[in-house]
Amino acid sequence: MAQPIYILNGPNLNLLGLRQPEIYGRATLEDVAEDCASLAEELGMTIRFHQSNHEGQIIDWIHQARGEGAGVIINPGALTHTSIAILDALNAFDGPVIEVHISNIHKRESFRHHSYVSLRAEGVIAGCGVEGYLLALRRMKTLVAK
Ligand code: DHK
Repeated sequence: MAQPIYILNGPNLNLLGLRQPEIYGRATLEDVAEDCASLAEELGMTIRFHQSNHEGQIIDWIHQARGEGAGVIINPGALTHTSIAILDALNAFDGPVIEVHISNIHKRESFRHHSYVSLRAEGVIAGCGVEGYLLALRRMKTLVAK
């Protein structure tokens, strides 16, 4: 069985579909998880899809991905802009990392323009809505095949 791709979601993403739909859309995180699972199956990949509002939990999942995971797709929510600890955890992971943002963070408030995770990510997808997760999964397929 191929090593799984970890798809990690940070704070407030459990409210996807409910909070600020004009920014984040109407799809729920459950919809995103289902779409990712279908595409992963089509691509012959397996995924571990998680969300937490707690920084430490996200770090623990990144540690779990060490040794077990082939790659990490991460939308750290607001922790993108603040968490050196998540950057450090990703730096301790050897496989490819793709950063996803549902909204275009560069079109929003200036405090969202900087991402610590971008210092580590092979690729960044922003402003493509929840489709960004599927684009990331397709890109991950290419990266893990290398
Ligand atoms: C999600 C969040 O919760 C924000 O804090 C980020 C990101 C942007 C997104 O677009 O997916 O700034």
